[in-house]
Amino acid sequence: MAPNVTTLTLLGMSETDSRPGLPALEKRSPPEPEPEKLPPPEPEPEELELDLAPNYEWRIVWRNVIAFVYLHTASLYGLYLAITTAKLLTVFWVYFLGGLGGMGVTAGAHRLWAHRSYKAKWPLRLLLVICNTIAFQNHIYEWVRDHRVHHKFTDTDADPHNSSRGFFFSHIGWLMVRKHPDVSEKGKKVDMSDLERDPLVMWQKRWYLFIMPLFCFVLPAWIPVRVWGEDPWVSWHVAAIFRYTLSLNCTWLVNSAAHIWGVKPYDRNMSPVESVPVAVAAFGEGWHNYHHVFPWDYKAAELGNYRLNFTTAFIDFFAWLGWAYDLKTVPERMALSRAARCGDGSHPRLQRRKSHGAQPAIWGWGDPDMPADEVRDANVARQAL
Ligand code: ST9
Ligand code: ZN
Ligand code: ZN
Repeated sequence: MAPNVTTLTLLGMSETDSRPGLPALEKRSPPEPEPEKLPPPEPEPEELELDLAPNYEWRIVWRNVIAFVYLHTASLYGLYLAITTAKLLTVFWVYFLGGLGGMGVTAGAHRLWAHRSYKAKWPLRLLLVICNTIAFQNHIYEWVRDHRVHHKFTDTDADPHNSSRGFFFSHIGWLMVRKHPDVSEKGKKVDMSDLERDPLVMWQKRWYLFIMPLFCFVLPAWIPVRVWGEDPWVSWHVAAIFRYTLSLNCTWLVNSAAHIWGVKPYDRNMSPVESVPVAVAAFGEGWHNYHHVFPWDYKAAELGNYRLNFTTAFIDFFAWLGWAYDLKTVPERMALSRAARCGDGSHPRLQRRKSHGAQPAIWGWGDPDMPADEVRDANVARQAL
């Protein structure tokens, strides 16, 4: 990708140069100075490269544009067939596969591999690799690399779906153009060694071009035809294309809507927001302000229930089974303290305190409400030995 970088080369004084205090050469009047009295030759001109306008040119990837146009038009037709023609079992199949693929992204690529918010034994990792392949959102390694860069460099040019470039770009547009050079430049500094050590992730990466079409399109369309006699045309448009396109859009809403519209209870200085509609659409991934502040929390939210966080219920179920372990969560006090210091005031607990006239204040050293990081980081001079 060739960035459209304006480069200025500033040369040293030229023959027509006329800096104050120096005679302009063409205006020199005779007599010609003695050759030996000529001013010493100019030093080697120094080249200064000034990066004045680091804007980059969009290079459209037409293959992706055509694919997305097909997916969206064919999936509208698929929705029509789902309502008018498809068998009820096929509709259930869409829900079931959508849920499986969703878990492969949320519980798998996102909370397990990208954020390491919990650990999983190999049977769960294998299940999540298969579910993730059903979802076809690139292989786990690429997904995680982009997502870690997104968290480290949110809303800069290094963020693959930089939401400061608008809804369309952060939703789908970023997949239709070549990436900004900063994405790979900064992305190279992100550690991926943990994924490289996971044989299941590397196996999926290696065979992705074969297993992805099988798990995302062929089997989802073929099973309804083979098992309950669905019409192949209906099955393709409903179970493969409509299901896939819907799940893509639900996922993309996390990058677009959940970076644009909503409240910021935990940090008002960043773009991610808390979004109930996105939490519903993306199995609990809409609590995005919280998630960007505490990306290592396996719940990806402060919620104490599963109502709008199906992924947490899924992980807890496998923890109960013994396949998921080391589940990391943020203590309530830490979340509240962060909300009190950096939030926009919309945190329900803080609002309740305000309405009772009590600000989140502390009386001094030793107050149990004192934030843990203040206790840890405070300077304590001349400590007793
Ligand atoms: C899709 C992904 O939809 C969606 C991700 C959404 C994430 C949301 C997260 C929110 C939380 C979770 C919510 C889940 C909700 C689930 C609900 C479910 C119901 N670092 O990429 P290339 C380097 S995918 C370091 O080709 P181009 C690297 O060397 C949809 N380096 O860039 C790389 O080479 P290699 C289906 C990086 O050429 C090289 O650059 N898939 C990084 O600019 C070239 O990389 C598609 O549509 C980095 N981050 O092309 C395919 N990135 O890989 C779309 C790159 O060999 N992709 N490098 O190491 C493409 O066609 C292309 O990537 C492109 C850019 C055209 C977009
Ligand atoms: Zn985000
Ligand atoms: Zn994340």
